[in-house]
Parts: sequence; C-alpha cells; structure tokens
Amino acid sequence: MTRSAKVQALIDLLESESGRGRSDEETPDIGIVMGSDSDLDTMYGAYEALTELGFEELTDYDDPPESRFTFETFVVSAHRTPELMYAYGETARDRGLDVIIAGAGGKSADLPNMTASIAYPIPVIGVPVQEKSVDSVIGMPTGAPLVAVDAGKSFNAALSAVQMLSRAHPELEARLEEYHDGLQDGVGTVSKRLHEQGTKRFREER
Ligand code: RP5
Repeated sequence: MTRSAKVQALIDLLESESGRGRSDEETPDIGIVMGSDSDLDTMYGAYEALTELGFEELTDYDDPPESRFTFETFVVSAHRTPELMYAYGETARDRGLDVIIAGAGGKSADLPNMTASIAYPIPVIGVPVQEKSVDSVIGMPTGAPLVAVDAGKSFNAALSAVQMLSRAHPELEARLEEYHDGLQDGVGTVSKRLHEQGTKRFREER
C-alpha cells in the first residue's frame, strides 16, 4: 500500500516522540482518536468533559500546556490509514498515554477495537459514533479487552478515562467528586423548586 507524505509525517512524529523519554508532566495523559473528522461533533463531548475537569489540550509536543493533566486529539482511520493506526497504538505507552478514547462510526467501526489490540495493555475506551456502530465496537473476542460506552456517549468515555487516572492521582479524584457534587446540586435545586412551586407552575416557568 502506498502511503501519503502527510500520513508518513504523522507516523514519523509519533515514532520520534516515543523515543524522546519526556517526563509524565510533558506528555499527554489521554489520547483521543476518531475515524474521521465527521465524527468530531459526537466526540466533542470528550473534549467538553476533559476541559471541565481541568485538562488542557496538548497541540505541540515541544510546548505543552500549563496544566499537569493533558490530552491530545487525532483523526486516525482504521481502513484508510491502517499504518497510522498501528503507529498510534504501538507508540502510546512510550509517548506517556495512560488511556485512549477511540471513536468510530459506520457498521465497520474498527478503530476502537484494533487500537485496543495494538496498544494493549493501555486501556482503550470505545465510543460507537452511531447506533449501528455499537456491535462492531463491543464485539471483542475473549482475551482482547475493550471498555465501551453507549452510542455517542463520548462525555462519559472521558469521565471513565479520568476515573482510571484518578486511582494514581488524588487531585483528579477530588475533581471528579466536585463534578458529581455539581450534578447532585442540580437535581436538588430542581427537585426543591418542583416541590415548592407545584407541577403546573414549575412546568409553565421551566
Ligand atoms: C468511519 O467511517 C468514521 O469513523 C466515520 O464515522 C465514518 C464515515 O467517515 P467519513 O466518510 O465521513 O470520513 O470510519
């Protein structure tokens, strides 16, 4: 198979990064990959969750953001750029990634499960971008693990990724608890108002 110069440049970048021996503070903790930029609207939930939890996006390996916790984002197509997918998974550990979130759509949504096989033992959280992608994302054989969320739930995929990281980083556990407290407050506030206003008025003013 021929390989475009642009894809080769990305492969070279990943391979050279894997040999840099950068510190944990400099490397991305979470990698987000998606099969196409047409998946981005669905995968944007992962960006939203991570930034809400204080992560910053690393876009230049030589100039990482201030935040201790960072993520990176790439389009990697299992079918159109299999060598890039391989390089991404194979270099994940040496580039400092602790978890990968992989999303793909269509009926042959192979990026999450193939990335999980290549990056093993780095955990991969699969996001089926469409309902019809669910079976191909979750259908891994015994011994080849993949964690997956329901179709479109990239926000939850990011929360799960941070949960995994939080076992080694108490400050992330505190951020997850604070996020959950905010959710509880939301339910508490709305429940109190519904109860006190009564159903009819609450519904009208909603
Ligand atoms: C999958 O094919 C991608 O993950 C995407 O969801 C779908 C369609 O890709 P495009 O044709 O929009 O690039 O591999």
